[in-house]
Amino acid sequence: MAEQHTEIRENVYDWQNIMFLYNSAIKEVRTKLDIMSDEFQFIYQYNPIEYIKSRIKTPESIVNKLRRDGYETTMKNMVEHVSDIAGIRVVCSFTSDIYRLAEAIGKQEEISVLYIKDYIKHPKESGYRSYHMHIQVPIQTTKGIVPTKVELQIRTIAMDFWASLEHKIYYKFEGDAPDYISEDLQSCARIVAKLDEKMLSLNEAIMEVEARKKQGSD
Ligand code: 0O2
Repeated sequence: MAEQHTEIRENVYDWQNIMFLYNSAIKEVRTKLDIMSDEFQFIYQYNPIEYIKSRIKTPESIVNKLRRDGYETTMKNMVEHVSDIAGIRVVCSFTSDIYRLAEAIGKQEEISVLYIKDYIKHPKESGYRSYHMHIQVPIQTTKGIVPTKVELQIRTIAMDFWASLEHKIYYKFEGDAPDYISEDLQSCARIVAKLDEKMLSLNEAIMEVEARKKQGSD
């Protein structure tokens, strides 16, 4: 019995220790993104980032993912196989901003890009569009440096709008929505993609007009 208690205390300690690392990784990456955003504003008088959200995955969601992927629910498996325990969502104005920002993130010395999932060029069957970067950042602790994983989801306001509502709707059906709902959601995703395209071309047209005006006044 005493042994069991010790094991539980150690597990609680391990859990808190792991969560401390993921929380620190979120702080590190958010700071880097804030600095990048300030630099964009300073150099180009334009900030591609509209807003940033972050979260730590719930224990329930971690367990579900491990089970879905056929792993035992151990902390070792969680650290090795769940790459989105620390998640940051960066919402940009235009699709072109996403790639611009992703390039800038990829160039950061302390960030290692593990892999990328481009659901903008290759949308999911559900209609989901977003750019996912799985990265690793070094967390300096008193015991040494611990490389820690973070999932970055970079999307436009329109992509975020669709994904947030679709997540809520699907949650209600626990992933088992009737076909007509899934089809309607896919059709909404196509409308959202068209809207993104239209807003991007409008922005490009406005920038061209501004550049011509500037040339005229020089
Ligand atoms: P939550 O609540 O955000 O934590 P991976 O190991 O992460 O590379 P996985 O799990 O197949 O492999 O990742 P995938 O499919 O790239 O999805 C990761 C996350 O993207 C999801 O996390 C969602 O946040 C988001 N996502 C993916 N597909 C969809 C979709 O069809 N609709 C919406 N709304 N979001 C999606 P979780 O763990 O599912 O959820």
